[in-house]
Amino acid sequence: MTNFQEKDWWKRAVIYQIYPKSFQDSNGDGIGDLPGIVRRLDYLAELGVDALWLSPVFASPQVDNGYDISDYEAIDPMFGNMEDMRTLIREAKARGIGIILDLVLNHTSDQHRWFLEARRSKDNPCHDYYIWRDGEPGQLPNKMRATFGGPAWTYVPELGQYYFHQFAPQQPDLNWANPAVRQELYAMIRRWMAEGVAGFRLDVIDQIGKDPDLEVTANGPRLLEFLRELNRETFGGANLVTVGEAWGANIPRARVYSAPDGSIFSMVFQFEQMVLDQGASKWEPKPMALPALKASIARWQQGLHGQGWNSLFWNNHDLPRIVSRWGDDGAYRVESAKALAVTLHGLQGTPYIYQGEELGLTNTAFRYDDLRDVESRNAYEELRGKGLSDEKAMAAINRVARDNARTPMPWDDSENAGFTSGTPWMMLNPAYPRINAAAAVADPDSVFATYKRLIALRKQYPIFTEGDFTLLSPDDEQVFAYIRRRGEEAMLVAVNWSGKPAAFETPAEFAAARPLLETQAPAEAGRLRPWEARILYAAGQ
Ligand code: TEU
Ligand code: CA
Repeated sequence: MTNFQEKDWWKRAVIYQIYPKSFQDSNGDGIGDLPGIVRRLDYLAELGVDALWLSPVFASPQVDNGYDISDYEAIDPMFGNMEDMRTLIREAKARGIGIILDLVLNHTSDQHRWFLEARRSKDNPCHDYYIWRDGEPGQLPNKMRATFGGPAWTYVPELGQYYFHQFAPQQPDLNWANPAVRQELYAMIRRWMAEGVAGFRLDVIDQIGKDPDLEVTANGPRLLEFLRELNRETFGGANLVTVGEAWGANIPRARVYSAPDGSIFSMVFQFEQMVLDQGASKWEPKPMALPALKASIARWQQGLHGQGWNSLFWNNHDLPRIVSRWGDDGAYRVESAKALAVTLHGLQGTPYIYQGEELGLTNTAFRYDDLRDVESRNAYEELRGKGLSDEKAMAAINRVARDNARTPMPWDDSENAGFTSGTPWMMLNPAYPRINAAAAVADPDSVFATYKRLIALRKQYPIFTEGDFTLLSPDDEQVFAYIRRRGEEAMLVAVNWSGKPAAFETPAEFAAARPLLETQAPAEAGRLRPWEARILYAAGQ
């Protein structure tokens, strides 16, 4: 049972991310919903997680699956209503689990009342809630591009003006320079706090200080001023967990965002490790070199130790499945999923588990019609426009598409994997008869069992939360090994990141150490089996 009163409880916590549309449908419309989540709380309590981050469940036209919010204070009817949310908060709390809401404060939907008003006339009180520039059709204010393709400016002929949108045209950016916008958002956050949520995840929050005239989005000139004000006016001092998503963070900035004085957020959610295998574009990945990954993780572990707090994750709703990406989703699926889990959960920070990751769920081979994500669909058109065949374009998309993360949760081997009694809004991963929660919970050797054990260890041994970090053999291309230390205690994490046996000598100080977790016991001296992972613990000689 998590004690949400305890100071900095989130440092000892493990957070589970739910993509509500794809978690559990309760009424047969093929779309996951809040009552569905309530139905699965016992599963989550069994796993042992402390809090659930729900991707947005607010009213939305769903152009970007809820990251386009049309009313921050209403639940989208497809997910249920406000009473369902209160039930979820209460039922989760009864199991020691907190609810984290996903706030998208950088932009709204173009169907938000504010934007509908804003585009009526230049002197409407809401006009200045968004970012406008005068212009002629076809003469864009500048050459900024939107993340999902096309220009970042869309023309409104009635006004003779362009509005700015970092994402889809249906996601106009809010004008944070306007104090009225900020006060509206703060008041809304305070009302959610009064509902008893455990905290917030803040979407692309490092973009709110943007200056489109300077062509700057992330880390804009007024960013820190806005972040500190947001904190003071809302969750500052409330002992909630707050997670700032910041693609553009480096270590010095992350220290500011997650400063131990609590002046901005509890922790940062940054992506340096997750773009190491990205080539010229997201759709052209290059092989990931293990030494580069280790170096990056080591820098962040050491750079934030005592000076900030990091999120630990391999997956979220924007990333392909880790076992298909860096593990082996064929013969070593189970072993590699465990190996990746051990590597991550041994680190300092707050671990995140994305729904299905605890089952070792894999990527899916989509056809174009199976894709649901606006980003994937636009990318397909772009790749075809560059002359790629359907087959080549789909191969590029399937490797990294966000849709991989968004297939419905496989609960069991019944029809539609127990996700829905109706027609699922998006195709299931066809592996569900083999990879599903019921099978994993029943199997003491499952990926699920390893995650459960890792969560329990973090609760039992403060060294997971507090220990410092030393990387071993940085140049080794197969083994990822490190030591954590806390006073007299030491912990060794050793993982073979390959499908071949690897040489590995246990450091002498761990000769008499106790294994906390072994994915392929009994251990052999001097080597690790393919994808084998171990954690050893020594309490001081
Ligand atoms: O993502 C931030 C973001 O920058 C991503 O759009 C990223 O560039 C993309 O996923 C790469 O493929 C957040 C949310 O996590 C994402 O789901 C939203 O689409 C986006 O913001 C807009 O709200
Ligand atoms: Ca439903």
